[in-house]
Amino acid sequence: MPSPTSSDPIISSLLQLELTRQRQGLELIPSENFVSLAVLEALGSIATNKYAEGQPGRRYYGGCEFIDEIEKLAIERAKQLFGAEHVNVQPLSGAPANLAAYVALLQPGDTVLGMDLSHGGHLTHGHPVTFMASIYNFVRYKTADDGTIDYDNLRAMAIEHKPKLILVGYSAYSREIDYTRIKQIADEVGAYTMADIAHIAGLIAAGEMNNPVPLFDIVTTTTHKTLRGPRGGMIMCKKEHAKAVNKAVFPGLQGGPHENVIAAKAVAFSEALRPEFKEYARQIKKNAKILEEEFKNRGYKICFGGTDNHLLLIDVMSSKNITGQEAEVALDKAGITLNKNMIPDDPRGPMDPSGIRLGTPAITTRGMKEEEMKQIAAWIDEAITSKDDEIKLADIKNRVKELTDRFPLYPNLKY
Ligand code: DSN
Repeated sequence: MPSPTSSDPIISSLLQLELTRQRQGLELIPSENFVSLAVLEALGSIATNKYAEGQPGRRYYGGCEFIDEIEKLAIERAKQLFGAEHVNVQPLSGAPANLAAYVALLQPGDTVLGMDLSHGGHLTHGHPVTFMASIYNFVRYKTADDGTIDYDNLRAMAIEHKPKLILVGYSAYSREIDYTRIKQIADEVGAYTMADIAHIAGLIAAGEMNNPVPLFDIVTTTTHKTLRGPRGGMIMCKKEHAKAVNKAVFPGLQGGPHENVIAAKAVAFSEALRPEFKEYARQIKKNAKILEEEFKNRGYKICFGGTDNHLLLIDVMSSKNITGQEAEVALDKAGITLNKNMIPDDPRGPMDPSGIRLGTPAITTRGMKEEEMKQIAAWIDEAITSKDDEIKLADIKNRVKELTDRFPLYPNLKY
C-alpha cells in the first residue's frame, strides 16, 4: 500500500516535521496526549471507508455487520469504564457532543446555568460568541475567592433563574467537583444535570477523580485528552435520555459516524481498562502536584489555590509581570508548549491574557516523573524570567531536547 512518503512527499515531510516537533518538545497543553500505536492503527484503518448512519443493528446502509461489532464493543467498554447506562460513541468531538446534549434535553430559549469561561468554563458552555448562546439562555456562575466552586451562590442563582439544565465540568479548572451537591441543587429547582468531563475523563475512568456518570442525567466527553484515545467525542446518559440523545446526534446534527475513529475509541477504552492505565492516571496527578509545589516555591500565583487534577492555571501577570502571550511565545522558543489562558475575571483580553495553562497528561505518557517535573518547572521559570534573551531560550531548548531524547516517542515511526 502506498504510504504518504511515496504518494505525497509534501504531506509526508510535513508529518515528519510535526513528529520531530512532538518528539523534541515538552508538550504541556493539558488537553493533548500521545495515543498508542494501536490507537493510531485503528484510526488509519479501512473502517474509514464505511457509511453506517443509525445505531448498531439499525442502520440505513447494508454491509454493517462488522462495523456494528466494532461500535458495540466501543459502547460496552465505555459503559464498563464509567458505569454508564447508555453510551453514544458517534459525536465527532467535544463541541458537537455538547450541542447534541443540549438538543436532547432542551427547547430553544431554555435557561442553562454554566460556569463563566474565565473561571475555567468552556466556550461551548454558552459563551456569547457561540451559536448555542443564540439558541439557549446561558447564565453563568463563578468560583469563590478561595478557588472553590461557590456552591451557595450557584444554588442562589439556580433558585433565581430556574434553569432547565445545570452544567459542570471545565477546561481550565483544577479542583475536584462535588457532583452530589450539584445534583441536590438541581433536584431542588427541577433542573437536569450535565457534566462535561472532557479534560478529566481519564482520571475519572481510573478512579482518581469523582465520577458524575452514576448521578447525572448526561455526561459528555472528548476521547483524546486524559483518556488518551483518538480525537473524538462521546455522550453517556441515563436510560431515560437514550432515545433523545441518539436522535440528537443522528439525524439531528450529524451524518455518517466516523467508524475508524470509533474503532480507535474501542481500542483506547480497552487500554484504559488495564491496570497500567490506573498507574498512569495516578502519576498524572502526582506530576501536577509536584509542578504546583515547584511553582509556588518560585513565587507563582496558582489560580484556584492549586490542583487536584492534571492541570494548573498560573497567573503569570501578577506573579512575574509577563503576559500569557509573552510567556507562551518565550516558552515555544525554549521547546516547551503550553497555552495562554484567561484567569478568573481577567482584566486582559483572551488573545493576551494574564495566565498560562499547563498540564501533565502528555509528558506522563512519555514516562516522565517527579524528578523531570522539578527540572521542567525550573526551565519554565528560567524562560519566563529571561523572555527576551534569545540565547538563553535557545539554550533551554537544547536542554529540553536532551531530556526528551531520553523518553523516546514513537521510536520506529517514520513518514
Ligand atoms: N480546546 C480544548 C482545550 O484545550 O481545553 C477544549 O475544547
